[in-house]
Amino acid sequence: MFNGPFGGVEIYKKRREKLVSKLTRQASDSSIAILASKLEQERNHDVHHYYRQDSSLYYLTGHPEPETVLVINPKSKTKFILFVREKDPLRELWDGFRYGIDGAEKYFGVDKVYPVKEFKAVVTELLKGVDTLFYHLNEDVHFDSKILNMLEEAKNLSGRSGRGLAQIVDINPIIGEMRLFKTKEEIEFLRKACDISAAGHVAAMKFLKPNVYEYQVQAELEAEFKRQGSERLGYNSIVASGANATVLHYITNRDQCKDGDMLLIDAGAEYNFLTGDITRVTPVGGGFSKPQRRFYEAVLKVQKSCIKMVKPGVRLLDIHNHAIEGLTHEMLELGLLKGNVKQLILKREFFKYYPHGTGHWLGMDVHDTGLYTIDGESRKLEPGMCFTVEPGLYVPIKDKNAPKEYRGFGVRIEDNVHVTPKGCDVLTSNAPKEVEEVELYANTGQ
Ligand SMILES: [Mn+2]
Repeated sequence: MFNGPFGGVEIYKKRREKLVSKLTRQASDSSIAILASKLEQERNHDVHHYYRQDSSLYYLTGHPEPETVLVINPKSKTKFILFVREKDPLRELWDGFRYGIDGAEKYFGVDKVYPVKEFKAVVTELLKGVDTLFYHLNEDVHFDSKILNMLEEAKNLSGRSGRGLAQIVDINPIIGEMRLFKTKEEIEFLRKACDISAAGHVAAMKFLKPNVYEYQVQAELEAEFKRQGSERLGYNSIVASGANATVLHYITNRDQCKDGDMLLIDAGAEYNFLTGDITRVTPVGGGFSKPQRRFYEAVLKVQKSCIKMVKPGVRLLDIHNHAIEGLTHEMLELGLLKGNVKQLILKREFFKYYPHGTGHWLGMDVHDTGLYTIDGESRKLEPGMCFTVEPGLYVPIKDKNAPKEYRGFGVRIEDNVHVTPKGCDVLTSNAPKEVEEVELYANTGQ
């Protein structure tokens, strides 16, 4: 179990080398990059919270522990330096295994490992004469001020030169762009995360029956995630029955599922730090009522039509606009709005029932890194990008203008897609969304 990074050290080595080539392209002079995880485990009195490594640090090292810092010195022979916690038998007795210095040297393929307590001394020395520091400010104020002090000290150590402090260039967008384009290996991990996520949704559909509590459905869903090999959730599960589904970030999951209501679940499992993000809606008690079915199919139609658009060259904004147009049309059909589609879009009337975006990048973080616009323009899709397609319709329960039969309805249908050279691959197609399929699971529990 404690034998180095998941998937093998080569994956991480390749990523580090790729980052170095990006950094040297961006700063021709002397530069250093610093990436730190949280320096202390967050503690709430005596409760020790589960630690998840910072996504970008994990991406580049595979090292899972807190208080880890990666320093990249592109022009040196010791290009990759890792600072880690030392082994400590007493702390390990309480808190668990640590790789320590030897373990980090043995398994993580870097050029040099130091105890994290030597970070300041070692890196201040390295910062002498450096013109550019690649670092993301504002992750941790204490660490930020440490870095700023080190820059000042390094400058003073270099003697009078008349030069200012090294410039700080945000490293996040640079790594963000790398993470946006998934390699074959990453796609396989993400596919597995999506398969597990779909299995959890199916388990929840089967379990759902009138009068169970939302958190009980959540237990089934998340138990299936773990049974299938997911260590943790990609984000807090939304399990929202009835009008709770109109609350976009409902996570209390405390109500009882009533016969004849619908249940919206937005949940995803993580697999090797990549996460699925699926939303499905299931009728409580087996079948959709007539208005429910009509409403659900309106969203489904738009969602499928959005997925059909996905291919290189199309912009995320085009897909969003397509969703808005389709949903506005459906709002007219359902009697939620009156008028004509063009005018309603122009006046943003649709926003009343469709107040969110149609998708976001997906990867190590559920809302993954990567730029959405380039030079102010929505960027074009390229092979290797992964994102969500998730149109929805939400009718507030107290909306007197809406037809009575739809009040309190919230339907969102969300899949995850991988852009391929010719179109896209739907990674979450194992999660049923056709009315007949969903009803079959919900009816028979099988
Ligand atoms: Mn999403």
